[in-house]
Amino acid sequence: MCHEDHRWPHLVQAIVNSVYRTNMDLDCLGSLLLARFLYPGFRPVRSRLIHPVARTLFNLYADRLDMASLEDLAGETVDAMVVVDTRSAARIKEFLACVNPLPASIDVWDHHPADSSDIPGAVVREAEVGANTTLLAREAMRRGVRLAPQDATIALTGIFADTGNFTHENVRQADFDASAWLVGQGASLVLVKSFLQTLKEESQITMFHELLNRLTWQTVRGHLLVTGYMEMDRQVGGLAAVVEKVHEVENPDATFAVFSFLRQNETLVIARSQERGIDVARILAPFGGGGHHQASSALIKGVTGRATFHALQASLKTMLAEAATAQTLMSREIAALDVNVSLADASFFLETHDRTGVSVVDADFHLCGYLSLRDVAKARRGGQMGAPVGSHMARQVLSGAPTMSLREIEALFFTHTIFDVPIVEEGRLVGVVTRDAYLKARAER
Ligand SMILES: [Mn+2]
Repeated sequence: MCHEDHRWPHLVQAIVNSVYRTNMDLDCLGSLLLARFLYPGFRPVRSRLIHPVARTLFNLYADRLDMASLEDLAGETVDAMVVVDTRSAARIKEFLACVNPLPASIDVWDHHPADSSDIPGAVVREAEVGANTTLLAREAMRRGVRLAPQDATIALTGIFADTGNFTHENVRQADFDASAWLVGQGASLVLVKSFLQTLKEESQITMFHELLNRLTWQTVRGHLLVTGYMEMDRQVGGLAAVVEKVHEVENPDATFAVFSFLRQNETLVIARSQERGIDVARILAPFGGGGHHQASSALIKGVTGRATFHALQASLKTMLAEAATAQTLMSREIAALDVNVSLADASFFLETHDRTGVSVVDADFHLCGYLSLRDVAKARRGGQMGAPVGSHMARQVLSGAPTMSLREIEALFFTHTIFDVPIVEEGRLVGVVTRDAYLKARAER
């Protein structure tokens, strides 16, 4: 089969990020492009599948990417290989099937440290960074590589894509450093933005609107969930991107969309989560789903969509752990003033504790008002500093119940200029959720 005398080093790649198949995404294209500069003479080999989000860029820059196909590999001897964005043999099995024997030199560049590395003889270069492209860009920077603006644009698109526009938790300083360098090499942010458009097809935009109209909001164990059920004749492409967009726009803790393909008697469940406490891969596992914590999907054959939707609803109720509530977030050390304290004493209290306001309670610790520095200033102007706090405080006080969810607490902080939320049970002040406590919980959610 192989021409023993023919030496044609290849740049072989594969990608793992897709939910149920191995194909090339934008980070993969960015990595491949930069690898060409680090490995002169190597040629990128395309996988059989291009991820829908990467198709635009792939078609537009076919010349710069200059990819060989798997068919081109037939009958060739590969004597060196570079693998980007994965280190798992299973992810690149379509290539390995064409490369026999394995080359002696295999370099792997991968930013998925949790993956198992099982490509025999591979030298793995790894770092926990947001985008794999960053790894190669860092090396290119170190070597003083100069890029054409188009190349810088392709690479930068990969970094934006895998870092969720620098908002994912996996983002590191290295991603910013690499991006700064790419901008310096002439990358166009206008073009990057155009390549990142996730809903490319007219049909996806239609589906997006239809799904929005079918959403149901519910709170399950304190988690804010969005579910949607849709029936359609047959499966159409790009549904994952549609669900992703709905999840982004609606911004719940997790989104579950169930698509029933009537003619095929198949059901597709696509789930997205932005909360650590909701592992959608675990929730969809009983349905045969795969994926990871934040993104998962399951294709179920021979079961109606309605039945799947009901089964999913039931399992959400049993599988979700209780979400954080005001009860768990609040501090029980409460600063509060008695309603009968004089305004002069209250003023001294605010000053010495460097506060702009304080809750006011009666003898039974019932929350009855809130006194701010502004109320004190008013009393001072009126020469009433000897009067009790109760005469100048605001009687309309925002407060929450111990069962209040993080989202409800957030809504109070977002819509009012308050520094903490008094938590009241049967009228009594039992705690406060400070802004710091809220922010900490939100950041770790
Ligand atoms: Mn990646």
